[in-house]
Amino acid sequence: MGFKYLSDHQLALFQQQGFLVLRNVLNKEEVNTIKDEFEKEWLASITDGTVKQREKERLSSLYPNKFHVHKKSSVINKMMTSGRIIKIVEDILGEEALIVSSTAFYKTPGTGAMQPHQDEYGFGAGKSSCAIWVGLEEINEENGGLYFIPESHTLELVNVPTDLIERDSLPDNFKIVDIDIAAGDAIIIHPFVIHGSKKNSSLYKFRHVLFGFYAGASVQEIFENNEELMDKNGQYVKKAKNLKHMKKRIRIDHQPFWGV
Ligand SMILES: O=C(O)CCC(=O)C(=O)O
Repeated sequence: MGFKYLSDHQLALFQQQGFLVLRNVLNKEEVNTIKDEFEKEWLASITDGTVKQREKERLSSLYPNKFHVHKKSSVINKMMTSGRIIKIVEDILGEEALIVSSTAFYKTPGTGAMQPHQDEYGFGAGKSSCAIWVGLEEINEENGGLYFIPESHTLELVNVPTDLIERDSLPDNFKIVDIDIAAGDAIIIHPFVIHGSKKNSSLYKFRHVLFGFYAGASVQEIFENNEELMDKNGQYVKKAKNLKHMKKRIRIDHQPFWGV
């Protein structure tokens, strides 16, 4: 795979803590280009009537997350399949990467928390997968942030309590770490690390984020979106559905909460 974007130290840090913060991955122009695409996607869904305002969540209901943006916007697709983003992901996976999913997060003022979770629960692609989360403006606890439990990727899938961050103590001395982000910074997320975001409690600040989930080309089975993974040339790739994962999820849902 030739030139590496990540140093051995960064790769080791990722393996140790289960996530890796990378500063200035995208420049201002690239950040603005993605935000413009988010805006176009949003305008399209207002125009075609798919977005409907709800009485209870008057602002956040106008800005639902947009899934699979790499299929809708050729600009975002290019950003996710060429250049630094894919290079970083392939350094982590150690092989060619396929896009499984992408999300445009708008997270308006007042939008609620994303509960602590392990991405593996949703995607079921195993350890040869990872997410990249790209901040498109200044992001901190006030507008929702992103937090991690370092080293929690050493756990298998667990039933993560939804009130985890309100607890006084965590099992085995795990701790919660909030990450502050500037526009263009990115975070690589291990599929088993526990993470989540808080309520956007600011009055006026959105929290725009581009999230991409990737699996290594050698992955045989995947639970989520198994028929429409996408390679770097925009070709769809089909994988077997990871049906064992469904059973595993049911088992985990019935297990006691992690650490209780
Ligand atoms: O940005 C967020 O609110 C959380 C994103 C995330 O963890 C996910 O989509 O899995």
